Amino acid sequence: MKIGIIGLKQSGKTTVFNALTGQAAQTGYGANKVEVNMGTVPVPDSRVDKLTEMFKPKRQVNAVVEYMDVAGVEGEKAVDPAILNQIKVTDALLVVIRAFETDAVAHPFGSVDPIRDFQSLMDEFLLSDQAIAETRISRIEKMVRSNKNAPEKKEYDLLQRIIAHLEEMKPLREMVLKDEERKLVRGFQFLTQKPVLVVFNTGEGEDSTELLSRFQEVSAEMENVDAITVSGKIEMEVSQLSAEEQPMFMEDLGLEALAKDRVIQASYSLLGYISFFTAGEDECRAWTIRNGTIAQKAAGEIHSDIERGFIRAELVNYNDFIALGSMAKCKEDGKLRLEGKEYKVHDGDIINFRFNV
Ligand SMILES: Nc1nc2c(ncn2[C@@H]2O[C@H](COP(=O)(O)OP(=O)(O)OP(=O)(O)O)[C@@H](O)[C@H]2O)c(=O)[nH]1
Ligand SMILES: [Mg+2]
Repeated sequence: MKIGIIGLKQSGKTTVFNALTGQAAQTGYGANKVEVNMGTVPVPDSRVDKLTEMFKPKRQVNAVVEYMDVAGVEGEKAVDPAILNQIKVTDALLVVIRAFETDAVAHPFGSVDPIRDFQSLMDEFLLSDQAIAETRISRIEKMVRSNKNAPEKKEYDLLQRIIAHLEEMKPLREMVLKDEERKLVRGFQFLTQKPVLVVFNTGEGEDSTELLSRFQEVSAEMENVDAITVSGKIEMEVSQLSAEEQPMFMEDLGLEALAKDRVIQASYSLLGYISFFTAGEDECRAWTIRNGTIAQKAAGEIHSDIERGFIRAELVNYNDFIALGSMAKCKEDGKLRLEGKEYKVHDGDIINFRFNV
């Protein structure tokens, strides 16, 4: 899973990035104006730990989240194409919004108002998508006008619908597209098509109940948008401590869970992601897929050959496996099942794919 960290200048994006990755990338005005900060974090999953304990494989491989921290956006105009280009490979946007008060850091709009900033960023993303769609339309317009059978006709009509939708100030997350249509426009990587996890970057010990309830009000009708609060600066400090020191500081600060873990959890649920496992003598490994993915597609996560040559999936669910204690016992009890390509993989399935290439 790839997550792009985006937001207004000086909202604390790099601070949050550091908190999430444990890195010490430079913060402060324009510190990452050109280059992108990148970090990969293993997804904590006690089930993989447990499988490793039981299978004793040579290695354990957790799923990973990749974070990408780009430069700040201006606000009130389309997002800089350089930033769009960097962020387009991501599955979701983590939108960092300043909620901390301090005179030491300037706000691009002159005052701290998280809800205003959220709305302004959402508008900015709409403008960006409009600009992308319009540029493409003007490029193919002539061809489509002069030739009724032009191969670009379908794309052209769809882009017209997309523009009409965006002009109503509605994000593309809320536009129903057929699979075929989705494919047609996938290359554009429209910003408003990506799920949004808002991170309100609050100061230390600030009560954010009211902020979150105001957010619920303004986002009630929005699809695939969620928010959490994170005390960026503090979380960054905790992330620089050793694993032994962290629990003590968390207790002192009254943190039940680290932002690092909360963000991953919120992202999985926002994106509707689940995990399946492969387990054997060589490795125990977690894989991330969208809920509802069929077995053959899930196999493709591991290797395209396995997807292409898919024969069947032999599987047992993690909970059954743990309850019974061994594969042999699962087989005896009929918990080890054979499933075909159309089987919808469940969270926690331990799968052995049979394939032929
Ligand atoms: N008081 C306080 N200051 C913070 C907090 N988070 C970030 N800052 C400060 O705000 C300034 C900007 O932080 P960055 O993390 O660099 O912000 P950014 O969004 O990456 O900035 P650009 O990349 O320039 O857009 C730094 O001086 C941080 O120390 C916070 O939670 N509380
Ligand atoms: Mg930064």
